[in-house]
Amino acid sequence: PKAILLKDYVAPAWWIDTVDLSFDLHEGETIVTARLGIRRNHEVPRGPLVLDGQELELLSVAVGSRPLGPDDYACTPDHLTLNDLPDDGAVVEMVTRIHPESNTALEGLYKSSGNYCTQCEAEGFRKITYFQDRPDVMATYRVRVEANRQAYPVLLSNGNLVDQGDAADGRHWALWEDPWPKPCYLFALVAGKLVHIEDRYRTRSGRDVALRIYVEPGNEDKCGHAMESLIKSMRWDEEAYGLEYDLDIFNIVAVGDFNMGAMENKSLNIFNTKYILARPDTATDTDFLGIETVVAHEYFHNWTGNRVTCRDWFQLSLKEGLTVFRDQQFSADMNSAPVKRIQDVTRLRQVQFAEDAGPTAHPVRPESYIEINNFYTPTVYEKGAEVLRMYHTLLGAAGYRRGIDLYFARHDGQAVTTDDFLAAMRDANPDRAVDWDQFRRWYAQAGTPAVSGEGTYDAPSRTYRLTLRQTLAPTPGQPDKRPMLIPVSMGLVGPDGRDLPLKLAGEDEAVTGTRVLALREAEQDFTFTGVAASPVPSLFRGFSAPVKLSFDYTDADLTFLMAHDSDPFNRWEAGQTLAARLLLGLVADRAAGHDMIVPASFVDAIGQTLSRAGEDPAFTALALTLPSENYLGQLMGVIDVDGIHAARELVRGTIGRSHRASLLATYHGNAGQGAFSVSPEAIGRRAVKNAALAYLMAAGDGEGRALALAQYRTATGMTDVIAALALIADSDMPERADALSAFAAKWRQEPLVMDKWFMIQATSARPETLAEVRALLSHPGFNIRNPNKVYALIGAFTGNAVAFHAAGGAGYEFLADRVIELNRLNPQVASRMAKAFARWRNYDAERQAAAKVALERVAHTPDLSRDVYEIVSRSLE
Ligand code: B3K
Ligand code: ZN
Repeated sequence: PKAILLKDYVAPAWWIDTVDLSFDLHEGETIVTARLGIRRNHEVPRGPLVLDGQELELLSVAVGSRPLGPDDYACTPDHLTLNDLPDDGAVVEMVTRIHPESNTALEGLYKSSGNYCTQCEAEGFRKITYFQDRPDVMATYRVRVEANRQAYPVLLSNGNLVDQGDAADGRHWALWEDPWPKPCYLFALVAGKLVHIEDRYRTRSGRDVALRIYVEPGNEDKCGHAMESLIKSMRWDEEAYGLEYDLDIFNIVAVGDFNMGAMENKSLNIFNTKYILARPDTATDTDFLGIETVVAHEYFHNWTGNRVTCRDWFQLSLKEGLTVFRDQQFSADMNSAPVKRIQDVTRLRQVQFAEDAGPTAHPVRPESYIEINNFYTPTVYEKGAEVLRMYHTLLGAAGYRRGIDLYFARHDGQAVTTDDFLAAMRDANPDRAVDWDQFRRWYAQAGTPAVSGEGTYDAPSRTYRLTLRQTLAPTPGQPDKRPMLIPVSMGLVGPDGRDLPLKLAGEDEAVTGTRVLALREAEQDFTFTGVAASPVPSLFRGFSAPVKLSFDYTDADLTFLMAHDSDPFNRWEAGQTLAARLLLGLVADRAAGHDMIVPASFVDAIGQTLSRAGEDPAFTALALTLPSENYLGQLMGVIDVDGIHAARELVRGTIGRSHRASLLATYHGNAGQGAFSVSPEAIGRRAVKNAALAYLMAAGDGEGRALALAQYRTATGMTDVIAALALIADSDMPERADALSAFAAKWRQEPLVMDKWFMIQATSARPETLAEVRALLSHPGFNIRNPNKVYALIGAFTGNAVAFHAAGGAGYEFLADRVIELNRLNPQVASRMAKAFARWRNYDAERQAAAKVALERVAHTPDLSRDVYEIVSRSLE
């Protein structure tokens, strides 16, 4: 397979302005007729019209009214090339045959539970008809869908329904027109037996929009939260960004078989059921919050992605980084901003920092790819969102908004680049002294910058000198790096716990509270004057840049920040830094053959946190959570899988035993809060209650077990049921087997609930886990063709540090088998699973040897997809 390079971009030789599609859906085959209105692009040299196509059976081609013979065009497995087209434009008509029933890759037109649906991003449209399948070709679409009326009563596509009627043989048809030019990756079609719920939204300028959510019959009562989330998103985008919806209809369809979370097709979003369906008894708080975020994310794409789209796929973060940042802002506004920030940063560190540190590291704007579907990554999405947040931090809210407004004023209706975005931000803020060329490196350089530093206070001159250094390690293909422009949002905390006024040498006025420093050099000093007493610096408040900080804090400094920092994120961060330091110390003790002894000071600090649980339960739940095993592993040169697990379990048990009384008080004080609600307060109480339960369980005696069992048996909301069941499933309680089978018996008809059941078994640290996961592959509720099932069982297992990386390599062997099996069925899902191997070189020699054998076995699989090939070959490089 051959790499595609950013530097090779050239505009297409032909534009396609109008697309007229007709779908004739029959059992066993679908006939697609496409009429493309083409026009020469006079800005590039004359060339043939080269259309992409895959797995298509070409039945006929015509130009205007003239049918073409086989000598008039060239057809290969990937392309259809037409020469000698008239300079002043033409209509090209093609008829093709496709087979959605046998499409297991879930890309292009396929079937899910008997219903037809599509997924075209990034390059699925070429599996539907021949087309220039690239996002800079934007056209208006007219789509006719015809199918059997009884089997497929609902026929949907993008835009407005303009006509419908009956056809012969019990068939019917619908005609849809989308007035907004769009790239083909935003095309969508749905035909099926679906029911819907409906609501309305009136936009700020008075447009009445019909909102519909389509689901399979029986799920109507699980759509309310998604609909509310949609309405909140529409209002929020008007208020926060001045952006209004632009059609009279907005449809969402939820399908059970979907590779990703959802897809922002113009006015016809298609969702994984996971991000639509929720009822208090079937969905957890995490599910409810995920739905709110993803519904908003897809809706926000209507402007950031659809109205202004990407010139080419290297620009993916133009729409994804920006839209993730927008959904993060939205969720922060709807819930607790600090809690949301802590969750987002935890995820960023867990998955994106890991990606940046491994063989698949790539810049936010990659420069080459073999398979673009491999680049829907935490780097493009989550690190991309951090880049947007840094614009916001450097320019302030008003300056950021000026940049956004200019971006839309310049580029509405266009396919553009991240450079165009940066130019709009720059040009809208001419008075800001930002070195934009240096800032641009956030798009170009891969890897997570490491920032270190120290501070010295000079009492006689009342000055505090802060020294910061940055380094960026080499990543594949990028041996040499240059310093980044790093916004350091910071404050100096005085001995009384309050922020000191901040005045840099040479400045006239002091700033109170927080200010933003620009770290631009490899090493830079910041001298603060008029500092009344020796401060503790609070750095990267709100996590103002995606970097790894190591500052020479004492344990006492960290405990002080935990208690006093005015920035809630950094209060949490100080606790995490302290916990990580302590845990890694224990791991080292164990490796050296010493006893692991948990310092009383740390246990006390946790006790302090617990005593403030009433003030902010949601925050307390996060502050009580120790860094994950996977994150701790990232902090070690060679990951000590068993040592990390042993140390973390020891600390958890110690906390559980030492604070039994306050844990019980926290548990009971936050249980049974009246009518169910997903308000941030109610979610916070459940979170802290279940965090307390987990510690009581870790204490290892009967009390926690009895509580968990009682909660499992009596709780009505899924958050509490699954929290208790997960603890039971991770234990050797005699009730374990019965509890698990009762749950499966109750929920076997609810695939999304069964996903949770698979997941809690796959994430247990018990030594039997791999054997149980193997056995679950043949459970009637499991199906390897369904991506959610794969993610719940196999994906969750690969995130289980002790089980997946168990000595001996059985976990690696298991994963290799599954990747090989999935490679034939669904390359995108196979490749996502294969990414779990990526950091294999960070383990000890024995584990490395086993992982390498497994990776090489995958690499030698016949008919390896481009998706898996790219990941595996980079991992082995
Ligand atoms: N844009 C889609 C992702 C498409 C994935 C293609 N492999 C979802 C989203 O980011 O909103
Ligand atoms: Zn997106």
